[in-house]
Amino acid sequence: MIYHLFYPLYTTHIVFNVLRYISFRTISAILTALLISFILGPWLIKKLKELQLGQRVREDVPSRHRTKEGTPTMGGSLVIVTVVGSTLLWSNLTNPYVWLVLFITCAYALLGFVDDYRKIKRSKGISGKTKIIFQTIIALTATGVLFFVLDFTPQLTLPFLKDLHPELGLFYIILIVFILVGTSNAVNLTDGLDGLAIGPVMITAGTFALVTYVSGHTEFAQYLQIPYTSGCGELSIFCGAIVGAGLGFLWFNTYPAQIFMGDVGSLSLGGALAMVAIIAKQEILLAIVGGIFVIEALSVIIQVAVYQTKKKRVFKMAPIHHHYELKGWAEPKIIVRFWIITIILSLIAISTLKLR
Ligand code: 57M
Repeated sequence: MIYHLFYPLYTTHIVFNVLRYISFRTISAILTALLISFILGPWLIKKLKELQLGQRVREDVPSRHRTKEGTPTMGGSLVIVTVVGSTLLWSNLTNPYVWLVLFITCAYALLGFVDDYRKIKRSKGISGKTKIIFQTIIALTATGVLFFVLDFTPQLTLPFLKDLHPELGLFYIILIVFILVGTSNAVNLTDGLDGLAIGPVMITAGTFALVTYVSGHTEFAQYLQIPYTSGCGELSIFCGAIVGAGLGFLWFNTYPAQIFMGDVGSLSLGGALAMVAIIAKQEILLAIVGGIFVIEALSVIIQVAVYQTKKKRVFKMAPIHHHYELKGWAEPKIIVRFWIITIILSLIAISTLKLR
């Protein structure tokens, strides 16, 4: 909105010309989101406590989690309001990709919100099967818009291989739906220690702020020999908003957490990152930067598969962060080490843009 209201004034005063630049609006989106989070955070924590929207902690948790009982949850609603607000303020709203990422974010947030609310009020959330069905319907809707409205090409980009862009046809649609649903659930599985999910989410969003910027810039895209997607650069602002909102949320979610994000945050942030990567045609890059999400999800798949076939556990408990807890690692140690791994993965992912 700021872009639309003030950019046209550049003819009267040159200062408004700065709004033309995606880099300026991305930094503004980060700072705006951070500010909104700082202002609304304490109010939300107080409100959630008054409404008794506190976390119920399961019986089978590693024992230190018992002290977390009653911590207000659904803090993700703050993250989402902040991301959406900041994006609406600083983006070019005639760009269809901006609306597509906002759609996925809000639709998954709504699903997560209903799940959180039912967990607290009726002690049982939406069943896993129903959740997957709704996630798939939302993902199919977004995929339909991509292909039938925005004329998306079903080509995959492979790191290191600049000349190979396999045309996957119908399989690409299935792949996109899988990436949307999978990333959303993987972030949800990761969200089991204070700050464990939001750290990698911010690092991934920061990486994709850069990736979408270069993918939407003809000269940079050509120089790096990555797919050019016209208008994709505007998603840099959305990614910036996630970084700012994430930092603001981490202020309250850092160990020992005053608030959890809930499914409203984890499902929607996972979906948002996946949608950005899909539009930028950098799905594999997402798997690299978001390696922690992949590892967390794989640890559950391996644990369940091996237990069902051999009645043995590979990990002391899955997802893998519980394994390290039970090995005796202090909670902050697991969290910060998982952040460090994500920073390394981000650097590797960025370097694949050049190594082609
Ligand atoms: C989300 N949610 C946390 C909070 C957060 C299939 C199975 C592997 C599923 C998995 C599962 O349910 N995962 C979903 C995990 C929960 O946090 C809430 O949930 C939101 C995210 N959806 O925002 O609202 C608890 O996590 C802790 N927490 C923090 N700090 C945070 O910032 O400490 C969360 C955020 C909170 C709090 O204690 O209460 C959760 O873990 O429930 N299930 C599991 O993860 C379970 N694993 C399991 O059963 N493993 C088996 C098999 C099935 C693989 C095995 O290893 O044999 C574990 N979950 C828990 N305890 N809580 C088991 C032990």
